[in-house]
Amino acid sequence: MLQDKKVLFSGMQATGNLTIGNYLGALQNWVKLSDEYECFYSVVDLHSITVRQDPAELRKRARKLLTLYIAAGLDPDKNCIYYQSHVSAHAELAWILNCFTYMGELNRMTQFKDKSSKHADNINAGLFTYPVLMAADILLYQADVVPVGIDQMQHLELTRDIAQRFNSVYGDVFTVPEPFIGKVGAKIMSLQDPAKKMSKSDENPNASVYLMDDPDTIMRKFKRAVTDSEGVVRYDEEKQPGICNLIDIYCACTGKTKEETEREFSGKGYGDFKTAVGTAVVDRLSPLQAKMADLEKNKDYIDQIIKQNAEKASYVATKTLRKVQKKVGFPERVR
Ligand code: ATP
Ligand code: LTN
Repeated sequence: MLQDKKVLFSGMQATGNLTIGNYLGALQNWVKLSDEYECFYSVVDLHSITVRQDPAELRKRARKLLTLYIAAGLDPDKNCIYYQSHVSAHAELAWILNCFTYMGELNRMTQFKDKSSKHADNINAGLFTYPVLMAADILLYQADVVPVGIDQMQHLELTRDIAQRFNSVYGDVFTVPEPFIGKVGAKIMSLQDPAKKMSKSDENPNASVYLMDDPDTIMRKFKRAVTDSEGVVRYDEEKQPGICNLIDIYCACTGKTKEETEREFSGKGYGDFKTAVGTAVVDRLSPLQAKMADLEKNKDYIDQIIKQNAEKASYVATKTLRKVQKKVGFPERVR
């Protein structure tokens, strides 16, 4: 490794426009942790094709996502930001790990069940083995920590099981990673149905706030957010799930605690509170949007990052892959 720092790995799919759920649950924590760790942030395009994609659209989105990582505050000179498809070791290790993963384990994955019911006409083998590719992503870089939202916890546990299983046969080959789930924002819910996770693939555009939404759209979506008839800004998960979600969003954007928020809005109505949440989100997103617009003009700069970082990622990943290939008994390469 390049330094003595511990290693961090995470990734996102370029399957849609990012929401504030992706930002507050994952991307924001990536930025916070990026000084402390040696970081690898991937645009996981191999994962994206488990659901049918339009090729031109996928390519465009993947580039936008990679640019967004930088716009959100990840320094591409210090953090390795790259496309998963540019590093062939991901697919190669995934194959090997497939042979160390049980059907029964994959059958239990809730994301597979969700996605197969949403895409009943295309329940492909890639969708089923998706978590194995994710394990390969993480284990290739010997990651110590993986910052994700709560919904990815089950995949992280499987990754740990696969790593431990492999290590118990072949010795200490893989670092067993720990998940990092932020204290606030780990599960942002839909603004239209607080029982459902906010998701970039939700069909109702009012359910999600997208990172590139303009201020008016953001304010409008918060004004329309589903709440309740209690009329008090209070963190009561049973009776007021919609308000809890808005409090979570407000805290994640402002750094305030739930108690501070309850005090700040005591005696005030939902209208005032929704305006304050909308404003907090607009303030949080506007520097990111401005930086994004700047970066998108600078094609050569982004191209150069893509090239350099793919080389760096390949170097690290190939080192682990060669070790694994040797352990499982593949013949040595003749130089
Ligand atoms: P899709 O709806 O297309 O399945 P998604 O919005 O769930 O996508 P992913 O690309 O699967 O997004 O997730 C990227 C990261 O964002 C992961 O770390 C995930 O845990 C996190 N994340 C996604 N949605 C939320 C959410 N609503 N709240 C907090 N974190 C989230
Ligand atoms: N499955 C993840 C995306 C992902 C990922 C990873 C996250 C693919 N590989 C490795 C962390 C580490 C999701 O968010 N849907």
